[in-house]
Amino acid sequence: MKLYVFDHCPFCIKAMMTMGLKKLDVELVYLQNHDVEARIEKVGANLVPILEKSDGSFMAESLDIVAYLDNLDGQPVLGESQFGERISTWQTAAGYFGSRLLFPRWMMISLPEFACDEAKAWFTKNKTEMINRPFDDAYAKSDEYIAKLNVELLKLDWLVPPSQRGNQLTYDDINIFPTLRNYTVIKGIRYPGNVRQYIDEMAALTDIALYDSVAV
Ligand SMILES: N[C@@H](CCC(=O)N[C@@H](CS)C(=O)NCC(=O)O)C(=O)O
Repeated sequence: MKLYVFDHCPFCIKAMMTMGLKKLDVELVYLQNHDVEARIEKVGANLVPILEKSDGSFMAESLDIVAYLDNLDGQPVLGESQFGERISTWQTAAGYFGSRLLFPRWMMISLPEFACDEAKAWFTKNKTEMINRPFDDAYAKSDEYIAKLNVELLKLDWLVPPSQRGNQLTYDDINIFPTLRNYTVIKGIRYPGNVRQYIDEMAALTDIALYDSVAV
């Protein structure tokens, strides 16, 4: 099987977490960000992740891929979501600052989906329109956005590190960890103790690399 992804895509990380957790033999293929045709020809839509199954058929939608991979061996391990609404409300509030902090930074570090200039230009054009300001401007406002994001992170005091619940993961973990993992690329973020522990334990359990070492 192959999984077509972008490294910075939180939806892709959901599928990659399941691969890592279940130690599945799936080849990761990083598509170039501007190569829309490579997505459309597989699933008829411009989005990743895309799973190419062993029979050559394609599957889209991150949570469908997560469920498919988790059930492959007939022994699914992921528990049901309990805090779906709480997580999506938090993500909406944090996302305003998160996107303005993350988008310029994806252009400042080395990522496989931005290996060529065309891919970087495509991302810069689309996301600049999305946040309605040039990346340089957004980056220059980092201190202000980081202060706001730090306040949002304090609201995650309910988040329990997996080691305190027998390392049993749920769809809540699949939904929130990718966002927190991406924030590790932002230098100056202050994680409350439980959140940092949560991120580190989740990364180890799912074999997902964090961005701390390249944070800007
Ligand atoms: N509902 C989809 C959403 C996936 C999605 O929005 N992926 C984004 C990347 S984060 C994408 O491929 N966007 C197309 C583009 O960047 O050109 C899922 O859960 O898999």
